Amino acid sequence: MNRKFLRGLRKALAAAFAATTLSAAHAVPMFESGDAGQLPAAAQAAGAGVDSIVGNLDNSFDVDLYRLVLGGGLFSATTLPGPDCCGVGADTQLFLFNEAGMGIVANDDEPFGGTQKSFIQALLDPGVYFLAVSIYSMDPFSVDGFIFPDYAHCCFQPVEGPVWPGGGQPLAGWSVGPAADGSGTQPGSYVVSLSATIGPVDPQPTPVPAPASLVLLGAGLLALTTWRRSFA
Ligand SMILES: [Ca+2]
Ligand SMILES: [Ca+2]
Ligand SMILES: [Ca+2]
Repeated sequence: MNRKFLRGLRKALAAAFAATTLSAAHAVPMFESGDAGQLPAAAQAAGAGVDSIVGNLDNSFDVDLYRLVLGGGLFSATTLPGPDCCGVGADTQLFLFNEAGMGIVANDDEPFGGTQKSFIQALLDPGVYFLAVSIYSMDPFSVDGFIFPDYAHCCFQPVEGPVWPGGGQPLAGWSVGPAADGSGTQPGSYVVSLSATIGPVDPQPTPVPAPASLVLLGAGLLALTTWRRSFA
């Protein structure tokens, strides 16, 4: 190995270490605050760097919507049982919508993952998205009907697109899906693991000084100038 090669290797290792440290430092869980809403206007926003969401499906009708700002590329989300008793968490479903509320992908039970593991994946443009965690079998509908295919309880279901009649219109509400077999629901906690680093949250608007403040500021500057002149 020559010196140039060793220098290059050292640089590459240092860069890889820095990147690992940086991403580890930015790994941030988000916790549902109270109960997240079911529609975009009542969604809870995930901030920059959030890579997992911890929440709770409180009852047989709970749906929790989260607003994500994504940098684009391949995005995936997976639910796992939350940290409540005995590792038994909620029977989750996952749904992804764009900023306008149009359905993108959905899954109830990931193949071989059981009822508590939902998995979605999609190639996305940068932008704002809404991720919904719902209890089985609360499904999204639009003015034209249910947006995604529905299944009876348990297991081995694919990631679905918005191919049911309601898929051509934005999210309007949630209801028990037509294929629900009455096998009951399973409330509880969940953790959603996110594959993509979430981009910066929307910048806070810069406060604009009120006219009165501007007048005071102007008076202050004038006084300062006068004071300086008196010492010139
Ligand atoms: Ca909730
Ligand atoms: Ca909710
Ligand atoms: Ca499920």
